[in-house]
Amino acid sequence: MIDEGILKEAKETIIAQKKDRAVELAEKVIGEGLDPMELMTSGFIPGINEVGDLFGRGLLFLPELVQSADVMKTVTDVINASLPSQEAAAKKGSLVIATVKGDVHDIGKCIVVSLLQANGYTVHDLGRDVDTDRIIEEAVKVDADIIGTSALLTTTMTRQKEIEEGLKRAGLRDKFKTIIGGAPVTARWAAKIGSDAYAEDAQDAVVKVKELLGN
Ligand code: B1M
Repeated sequence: MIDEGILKEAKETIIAQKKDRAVELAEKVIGEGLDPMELMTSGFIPGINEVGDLFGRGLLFLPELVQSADVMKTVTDVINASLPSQEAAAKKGSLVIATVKGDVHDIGKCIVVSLLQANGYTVHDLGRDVDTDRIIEEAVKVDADIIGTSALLTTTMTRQKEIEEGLKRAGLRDKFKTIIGGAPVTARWAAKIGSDAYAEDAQDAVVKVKELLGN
């Protein structure tokens, strides 16, 4: 268990944009053999959520949001790099994952990708702002088992529906399982558009992928 004071300070580093201290905390937790995902889930993520909340209420502005996101992105990279890689065991299944077209939010998607890789899945990460057709084409090209998409904006969630429709149109719907996520996305939305699974967070994504692939 990580000390409550460390978790509180981690949250604060995101809100107050203290990049050096945020990296120090991440490295300290990793160096002490503690769980960096706990630091992420109970420290840094609450911090960026509070920033989002303040931004949404007009109490904080875009330049600050951008700086907090930069700190968040940096510590995400530090933590992701510390997660065990199980490339050798990567026979459990493969995914193509992207943040949908029109959406540049990729911090959560990168956490999902790292955790899936750490659990032995092969992930083809197409990045962010990725066109629907390209997501489908890449899935066909690499013969993926699952197509996963992340959407953080209410205006870009519709791209996840577009993927379901594109797959159907191409006669490919039965070839792939689909999983969706992102802050405004819900299980209800997944059911509505016909996605095979919804994951609330990165840990849940691993659970749902396991279920989809039966392993
Ligand atoms: Co933006 N943004 N943003 N933003 N941003 C939100 C999403 C917003 C809710 C903030 C707010 O107003 N309260 C709001 C959306 C409102 C809406 O749609 N109703 C918003 C807005 C408005 C905008 C802009 C339009 C602002 C502007 O320019 N005026 C703009 C849009 C740009 C675009 O995409 N076209 C914009 C820009 C940005 C930054 C670039 C500054 C930055 C992103 C940087 C980056 O990602 N590289 C940013 C950030 C950081 C946020 C908030 C504050 C935090 C997002 C985040 O990283 N969360 C966000 C507020 C919020 O969500 N609370 C906000 C932490 C991350 C770990 O969580 O991404 O949810 P999350 O991922 C989780 C789960 O959702 C899940 O697992 C992850 C790990 O636990 N998950 C999956 C995610 N993907 C998954 C996929 C899966 C499974 C699970 O399977 C495939």
